[in-house]
Amino acid sequence: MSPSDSLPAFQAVLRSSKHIIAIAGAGLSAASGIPTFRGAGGMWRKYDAMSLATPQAFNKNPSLVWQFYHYRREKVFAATPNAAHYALASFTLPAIREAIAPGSTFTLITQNVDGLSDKALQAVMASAPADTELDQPLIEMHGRLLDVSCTSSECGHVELNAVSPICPALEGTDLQVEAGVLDPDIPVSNLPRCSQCGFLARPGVVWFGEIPLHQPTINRLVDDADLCLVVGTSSTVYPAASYASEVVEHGGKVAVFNLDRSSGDNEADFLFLGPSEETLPRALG
Ligand code: BJW
Ligand code: ZN
Repeated sequence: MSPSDSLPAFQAVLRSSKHIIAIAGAGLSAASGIPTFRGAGGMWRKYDAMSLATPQAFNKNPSLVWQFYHYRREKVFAATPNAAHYALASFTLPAIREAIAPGSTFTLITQNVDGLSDKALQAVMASAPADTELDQPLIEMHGRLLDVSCTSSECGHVELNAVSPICPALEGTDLQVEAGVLDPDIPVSNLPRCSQCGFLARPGVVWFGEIPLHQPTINRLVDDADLCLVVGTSSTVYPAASYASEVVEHGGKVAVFNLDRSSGDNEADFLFLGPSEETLPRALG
């Protein structure tokens, strides 16, 4: 059966759901000016993922990889959350959820590394009553662009580094990356270094071939979920791509919010086509 686009039917399911999760992807942040990976204008259309987003690529040429991530960091500094980030952030507040999905839990599991869901969450928390407590509102399973992580296995220090540019040698190289020109020869000694031990640092994101963060917690949330919202993801990258099917397998419902048709739509109960910055505020409002 093809998925329903009935908002009242979706809201009836929402009202009776007790353990709700959302799995989000790059489409959530598209309206904030952060490029997606695969569609029109997607980053993996212009840059080769395997040459930039794997540990092997970093080991082979940290200069190229750091320029790409410096470019991505600069985009994040210029971005602010959009209406879809705020709709999800508001839905983490128990007082808001009580009116829409009484007695439920909610966790947003995002594949995005831009930190915009956290920014939206901080903003809604700032205007919530002082005694508001959230239980596991957000999981950033692919890490964060503004985190840096030490490559020394003896150190492994991870910290937020929101300095722009992250080091003098990368200053202005974001414009070169935009033009499709990357310099493979920035000396390693001039690239970002660990603040604790001085070793080469790397972007704090999860690359292909690495294990995404918080797997045990995510697995528990997926096992318990009776409703899964799938927002702005092509559902092509595992393990995130399998979460909705796992929820269906144990009898839960799935609602997809995407600009276009995407992988796994046909097994969804609901499909809301359109920009998530428009469809989500309506659905969760
Ligand atoms: C809108 C919109 C709007 C636009 N409103 N919608 C073969 C089979 C199965 C698995 C594998 C396999 N070969 C290799 C693997 C494993 C691999 C994988 O899945 N590869 C696939 C390509 C096949 N996965 C991994 O390696 C992962 N690790 C792993 O599996 O470890 C093993 C393990 C796991 C668990 C337990 C034990 C062991 C790691 C994956 C890391 C992914 N990293 C990246 C880069 C992060 C850093 C960075 O940003 O540079 O993560 S890749 C990139 O893809 C990024 C994203 O988070 C991820 C997902 O992309 P997303 O978000 O779906 O974006 P798009 O562009 O694809 O889609 C955007 C969507 O938005 C589209 O549908 C649009 O229509 C829509 N849209 N505007 C609503 N306004
Ligand atoms: Zn270190």
